[in-house]
Amino acid sequence: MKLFSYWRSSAAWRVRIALSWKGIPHGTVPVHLVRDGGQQHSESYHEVNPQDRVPALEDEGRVYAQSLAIIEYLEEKFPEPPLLPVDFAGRAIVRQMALLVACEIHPLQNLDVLGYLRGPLAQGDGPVAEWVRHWIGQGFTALEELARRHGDGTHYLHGGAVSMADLCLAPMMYNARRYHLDLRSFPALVAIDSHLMTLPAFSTTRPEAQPDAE
Ligand SMILES: N[C@@H](CCC(=O)N[C@@H](CS)C(=O)NCC(=O)O)C(=O)O
Repeated sequence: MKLFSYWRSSAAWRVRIALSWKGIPHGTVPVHLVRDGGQQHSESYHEVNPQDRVPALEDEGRVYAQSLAIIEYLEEKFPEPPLLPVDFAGRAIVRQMALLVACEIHPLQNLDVLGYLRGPLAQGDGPVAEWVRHWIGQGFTALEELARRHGDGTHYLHGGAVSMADLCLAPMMYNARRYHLDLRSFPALVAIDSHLMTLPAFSTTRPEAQPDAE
């Protein structure tokens, strides 16, 4: 199994956590998203993922992209330890929280999107950072409330165990700090993140611990 990853990619980090959580042996192929005009746009990587994005996972001759699809694939192939609750209602809530981060917050801060703000829309670093903070803040406001409804507000987003939703939270907290979002309005998310980062599957896969980290 081979993961195409970039150290600072939050979507790739989600998959790194899943692989580590389940103890799945794999190799990592770094794809530098900035160097050489972005190696994700190279011909060889385009063959891997026609969307020119990381992560991608190669397994038994097939390639999968989209972090949540990859995580669900791993969950089905390697059910233990689980990343989804046993009950279907719980699974729906976990997916709701994971999708909130992956589909509502994350796409608005993708390199491509920020590049469009900087280039064609001629926005400087200040407004671009404010844009990122705004959309993370809006998503986190809902997630904070959901964390209180569906978890203990201190250890996990949902119930009493690590789930796919937590795999989305930790990398987004990293991005929030990178863009200096004031996190005081999100005490449950801060507490859950600090707990998650005590778990080896989260801490050993963090961006700075990656071999391609700069
Ligand atoms: N929805 C996708 C998002 C993938 C994605 O946007 N990856 C970013 C890095 S976090 C990327 O490869 N960006 C390259 C670019 O924008 O050119 C997923 O969950 O895998």
